[in-house]
Amino acid sequence: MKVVIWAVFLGVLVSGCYSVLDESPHISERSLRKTANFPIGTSLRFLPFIVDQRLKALHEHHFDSYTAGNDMKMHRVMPFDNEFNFQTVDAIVAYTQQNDQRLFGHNLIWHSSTPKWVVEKARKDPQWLANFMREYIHAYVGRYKGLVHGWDVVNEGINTHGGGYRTDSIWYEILGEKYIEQAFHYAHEADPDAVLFYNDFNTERDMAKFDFMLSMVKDLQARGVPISGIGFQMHIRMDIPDEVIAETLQKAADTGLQIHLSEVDVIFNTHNDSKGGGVENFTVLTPEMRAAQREKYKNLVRMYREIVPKKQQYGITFWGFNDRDTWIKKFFAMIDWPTLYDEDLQAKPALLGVLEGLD
Ligand code: 9MR
Repeated sequence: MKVVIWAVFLGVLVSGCYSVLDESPHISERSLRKTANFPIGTSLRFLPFIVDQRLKALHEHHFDSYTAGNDMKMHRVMPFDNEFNFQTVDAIVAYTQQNDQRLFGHNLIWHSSTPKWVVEKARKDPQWLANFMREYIHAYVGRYKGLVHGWDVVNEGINTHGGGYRTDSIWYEILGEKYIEQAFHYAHEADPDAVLFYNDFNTERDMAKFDFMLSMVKDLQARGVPISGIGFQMHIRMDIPDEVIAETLQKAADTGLQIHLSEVDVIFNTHNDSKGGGVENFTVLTPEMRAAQREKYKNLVRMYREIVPKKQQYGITFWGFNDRDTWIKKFFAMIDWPTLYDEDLQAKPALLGVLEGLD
């Protein structure tokens, strides 16, 4: 019964005849999607997004690619032992189809969104995990064949700092490094046309991590593993040097693979990559900081366009597009202003920076 009610609720929302929050705002800023000649995306939480008319209007104005911030992760699509729950993903597919937006699948295998029941079962029965991974990817990618354009097949499989495979992952612990290539094979078997990414963070600035990723990716390519792209999450900070970003982008582009800036935001304060960790150096956003952030965004977009050959530009996806909903504040428990729109959903100079970078 609960399932039926939820399905009807989502159906009504997606059909567009349900309006709960604000009316559509007038949007005077130029559209990102119309200015760019590659897809421009953002991550969203389907609820409350789908009932927020202001967010929807801004989204439809600026973006032609949709990434689920959480809704497509394993702990959301299979919260309980072997029971898929595809309701939200089905609704997202319907929404993106109606709005002619590319749907990007984030993600298939990620240590951090692996449900507890999977971890517990895997420790008892290692062989079960190998079968589960194959069946999970086949069923999930197969269901959305032709509907989900590309996938982050493996997310954050490398240690947080420096090189080496991430060891605090049940997938690595039980299956060893082979799980990475197996995941790509299974995804390709289920949808041969889907664009398949390895996605990670800090690879634009941690050279040891970048080098490890690059040799891993090159090895996968050399052995015919069906990897089609590299995702740079690109959660950057104002003081990450552009030259370093340019160098890593160049080397990644040299692989010939698709390059996705997959989770872009630009913070001021210094986080340390652990939940609640970091130093809050800035508590007020000054006009000078806003102007500097505009420049940073412009440079990032310019570098992407200049360094990555056109046919390898999978697109730029922002990890949320307003400072009200950004993950940064919750995760690091500190104030920051990482995105293109402010807390009141007003455009920041950062948005102009992206537009300038796209011009
Ligand atoms: O923004 C996401 C946050 O709402 C979730 O609580 C968290 C855990 O699922 O994941 C965040 O998104 C992460 C993404 O999936 C992978 N790269 C890092 C992102 C920020 O933590």
